[in-house]
Amino acid sequence: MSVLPPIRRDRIIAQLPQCFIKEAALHTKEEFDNKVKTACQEQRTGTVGFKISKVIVVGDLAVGKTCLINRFCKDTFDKNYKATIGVDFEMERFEVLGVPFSLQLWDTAGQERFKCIASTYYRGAQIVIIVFDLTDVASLGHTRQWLEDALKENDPTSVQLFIVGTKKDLSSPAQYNQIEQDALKIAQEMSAEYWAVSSLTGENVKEFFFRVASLAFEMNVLAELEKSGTRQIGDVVRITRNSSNLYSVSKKKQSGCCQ
Ligand SMILES: Nc1nc2c(ncn2[C@@H]2O[C@H](COP(=O)(O)OP(=O)(O)OP(=O)(O)O)[C@@H](O)[C@H]2O)c(=O)[nH]1
Ligand SMILES: [Mg+2]
Repeated sequence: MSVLPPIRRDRIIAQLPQCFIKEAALHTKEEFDNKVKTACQEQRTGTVGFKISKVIVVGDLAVGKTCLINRFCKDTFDKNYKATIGVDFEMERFEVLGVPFSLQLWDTAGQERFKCIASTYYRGAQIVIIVFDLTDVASLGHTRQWLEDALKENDPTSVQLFIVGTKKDLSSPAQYNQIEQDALKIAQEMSAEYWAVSSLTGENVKEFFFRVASLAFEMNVLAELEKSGTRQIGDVVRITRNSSNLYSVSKKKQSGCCQ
């Protein structure tokens, strides 16, 4: 008997959700990798269906980490600030291409005095979400330090990184455009995927987490296929050079990478 709760009907992912902006995406493919689709159809996804991927959410105090998680997991929003003390976590179950997949979302404290407790939970993350406030440029600058801290505890080559600007409802279009330029530069520098959301209105929140779940799932299935040796040597070479992987290609080829 499974101890996990059933998967909600609104957590079913049948298509690859698209990135927010092509200039800063983990990849820009329109569909799930063909090998992933075939493996799911043939039920050759190994242990992925039982896997729980760890996600850590980090960033300055009061940038909106807890509100972001609560909007997605509970569809609630609290306008009063209550600092997270240490850490908190939520479990979210999805079904991706017919396969169950779970994310464990770790909400960490941004306040300096709780940072040392929170950082002990960073280890073993497959996904790092660095949050900043779109109305506070300093919080964007601090994302570099958050990245450094998160990567001290994790293998930088296997972590999928996202940088998320919150409180989109509070910035005027002009303000937003200005900070987006800076955020895109930082995201590209970090090889992170950029998103802008509002937990108050819910704008882009579900789309963002569906994208996170899908990319994490895809990575896990590809890793599982590689491990089980079902992939041919030629295929391995093709994957690492895949032109739709923005960050591996952009170093060699500066233009036309997003087509
Ligand atoms: N208008 C608006 N306010 C937001 C949004 N997201 C968060 N807030 C407000 O920002 C404040 C801080 O939000 P939290 O989610 O508690 O911030 P946090 O990053 O978890 O803070 P720590 O736990 O201390 O690290 C609260 O008063 C929220 O109501 C948003 O999208 N729009
Ligand atoms: Mg919090």
